[in-house]
Amino acid sequence: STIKPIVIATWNVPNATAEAWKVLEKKGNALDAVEAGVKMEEADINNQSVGKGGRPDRDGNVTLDACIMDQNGNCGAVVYMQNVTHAISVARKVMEDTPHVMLAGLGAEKFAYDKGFPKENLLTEKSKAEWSEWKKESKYAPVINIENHDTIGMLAIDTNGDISGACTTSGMAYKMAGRIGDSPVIGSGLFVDNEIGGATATGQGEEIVKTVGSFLVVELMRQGWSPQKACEEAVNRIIKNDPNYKDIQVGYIAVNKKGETGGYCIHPGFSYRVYSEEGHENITSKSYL
Ligand code: SD4
Repeated sequence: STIKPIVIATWNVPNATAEAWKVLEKKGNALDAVEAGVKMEEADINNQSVGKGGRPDRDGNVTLDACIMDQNGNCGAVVYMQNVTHAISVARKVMEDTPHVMLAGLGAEKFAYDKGFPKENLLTEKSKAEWSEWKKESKYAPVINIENHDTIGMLAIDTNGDISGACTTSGMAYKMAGRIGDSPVIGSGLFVDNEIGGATATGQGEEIVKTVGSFLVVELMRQGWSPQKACEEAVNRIIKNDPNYKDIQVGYIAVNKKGETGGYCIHPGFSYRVYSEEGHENITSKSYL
């Protein structure tokens, strides 16, 4: 069968998908592509859901969650890590340079400094000002705004036909200190099986973790479901479990080994970006509601 190199990412992130495509175009591997791609969003202070510029937790600390998975089923993750912008690259180092899969908090941060990552202040004036405003009422409805979030999950197939994925976020705005979402949890925020395909998620992390969403999408594709149908079923599981599903947003995207893609979410407003030899576009996701 013919190999179709492709990049797919949650949300309309043209800089990120273009950066990943540059790697694939030069016959680079999918792992390098997804890392380079999502780093664009981590560095972009205007994306207030990822990396530097991310919205803080209730205490005013920006804490990052990220994971990465390669074509051999290796994975690495950091959770609740502060003061280092490129959580995805630290996650990759965990995967490649340690016997572990996941490092948390101060341990992850110390490991990052040991590996030469710079210490940076991730809280921008803008995010700080919004947090100060929020604190006046401290009204905490533990829900993800339907449109105002853009965790980046990215999947790529390279010219060898190998698949890798990455997912990185500052998590839910004003979350409790210590809270970890789906994004750094392999199987929930991201899963890749090089024989089948990959999936990644955005939205209310708790719901994604409860249903092990990205693993579910990949396992459904293994059973022959299209990426589209698999994403729909993963959203349906959440809806079945949660009577309050109208208050939350979750979105999945997926790609299979053939380079077919799909995406689905609860509320309208989610989109995903696809880049291939056929061009690049932002696709409005179908939604349950
Ligand atoms: C989380 N899934 O921490 C993430 C949030 C998210 O855009 O997707 N934000 O639950």
